[in-house]
Amino acid sequence: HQLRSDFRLHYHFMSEYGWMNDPNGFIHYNGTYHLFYQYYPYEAKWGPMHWGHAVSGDLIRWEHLPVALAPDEAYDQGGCFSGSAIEHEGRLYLMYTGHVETGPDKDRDYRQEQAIAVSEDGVTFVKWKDNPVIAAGAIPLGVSRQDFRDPKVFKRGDAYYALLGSNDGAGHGLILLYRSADLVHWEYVNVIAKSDGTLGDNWECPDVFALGSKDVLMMSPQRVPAQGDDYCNLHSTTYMVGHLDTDDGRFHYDAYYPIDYGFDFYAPQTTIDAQGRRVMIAWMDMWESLMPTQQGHHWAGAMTVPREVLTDGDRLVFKPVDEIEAYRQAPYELSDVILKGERVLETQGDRYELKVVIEAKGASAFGIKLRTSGREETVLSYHAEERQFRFNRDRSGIGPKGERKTSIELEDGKLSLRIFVDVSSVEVFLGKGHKVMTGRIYPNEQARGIALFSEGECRVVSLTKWDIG
Ligand code: DQQ
Repeated sequence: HQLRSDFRLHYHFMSEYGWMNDPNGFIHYNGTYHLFYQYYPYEAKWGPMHWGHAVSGDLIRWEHLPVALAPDEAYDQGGCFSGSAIEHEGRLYLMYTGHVETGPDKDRDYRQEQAIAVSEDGVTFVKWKDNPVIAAGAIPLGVSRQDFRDPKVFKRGDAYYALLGSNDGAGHGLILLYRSADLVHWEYVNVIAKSDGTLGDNWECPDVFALGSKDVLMMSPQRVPAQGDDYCNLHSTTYMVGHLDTDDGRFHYDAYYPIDYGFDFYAPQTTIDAQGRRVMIAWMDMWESLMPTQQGHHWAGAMTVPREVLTDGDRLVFKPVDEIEAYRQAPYELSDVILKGERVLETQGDRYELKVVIEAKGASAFGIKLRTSGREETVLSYHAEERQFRFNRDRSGIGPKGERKTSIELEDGKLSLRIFVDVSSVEVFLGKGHKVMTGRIYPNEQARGIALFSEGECRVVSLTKWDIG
C-alpha cells in the first residue's frame, strides 16, 4: 500500500495551486518583501505565464496577493515571461518580457519584447499604454531574433539599466545591456558578457548587483556542456565576480562558478533589503526534473529557503537567512559521540534543520541518511580519499534519481553541514557556505527516519535537529 504525502512543503514558498517556475520582481519595497513568480494558475503544467504575487515581512511566511500580470495584451498574449521590479518616483514598476507566438512551431516561431507595468499601491499593476518599451527592432545585429528576455532592471548613478538574456544565434549565450532615464525610452549599450562555448547556448534570467567592492553577475545558462562534477546539469546557474563597466558596457571577470551544486536550482533573483543584506531566492526545481506532484496533486514548483549572499575574494558564500531560526522547535542534540557503523537516531521527521559537525578522524567515509524507511533513503556522504561530498537520491522515492558530488575541504579535520529537509526538498549548506546542494525528493510519507553512518571511526562533535514549525 503506497502511502504518499501530498508532498507540499511546510516552510518554503509555493503557489497555492497550479504551476510555478522562476521567481520574478523580487524586491524589498516600503518595508515589505515582494515576490512575484512565473505562474500558470489553472493546472500544474507550464502554460501562458502570469505573474503570481506574495508579500512577506520575514522571507519565510508569505501572504498571497492577487495575480499581478496576466497575458491579456497583443504584446504578451503568449505569456508574461520573467522580469524584475524597481522603485521609480515612489511607485513600484515591473519590467517583464511579453512572449508572442508568431507561427505553428512553439519552439521557433516566437517574438519577445520588453514591457513595463506600474503600481500605486504595490498590489494592482497597470501596463504602460505604449508597451513594448524595448521592441524586437532594438535587438542589435548578431543577436538572436527570438530569445530576448528576462529584463533585470537596476539603477546606477542617475541612469536606469536593463540586462537581457539572449544568444548570438550560433550557440553562444550572452547578456545585453540597455540604458534609460525614465524606464520608458531605452537605448542599446552593448553585449556585456558572452559564452566562450563552455557555458550554454542561451542565457536566461540575468541578475547583477554590487557586493562589497565588486560586482556580481548571475545567470541561468541553457544546455551547458558537462564539465566534470561541477557543471553536470543541463542547466547550471552560474555566477561571476568582477566589475560591470556601464560606460564600455562590459562585465569584466576572470572565472565563473555554479551557484548550486545539486539537482534542482534555477533562475535565482536577488534583492538588497533594509538591513543592507543581499538576499537570493531561486526556483527549487529544474526544467528536466520529474515532478510527481503534477499527477493528481495539482501543484508543481517551490522556491528555496532565501539565502544571504556574501563575498569571499572572487567566490560567493551563501547562508540561510537568519529569520529561519525563529521557526526552530523541539531541539534534539548529540555531542561528542564516536561513530562506527550505522546509528539510527532516536528522532524522526520530514521537516527539519540538521546542524552537524563531524570530525573525520580515520574514517574512509561517513554521512547521514535522511527520510529513511525499509526501502527508501536519501544519502549525504563525505569520502575521505576523494575529498568529495555526495548527495545521492537513487533510493529517495518516486521522484527523479541520481547523484551529485563535489569537492570539499575539511576545516581542521572536520566537516560542518546545515541541512534543511522540507517534505519534498533537501538543501545542504557545506562548510562555510561556498557550496550548497539542492534537490527535490518524493519519498513515502512514512519514510521519516534519520541515521548516521561511518566506514571506520569518526566523531560526531555536535548534532542538533530542530523541527521547523
Ligand atoms: N522561464 C521563463 C522565461 C525564462 C525561463 C518562462 C527560465 O522568461 O527565460 O516561464 O526558466
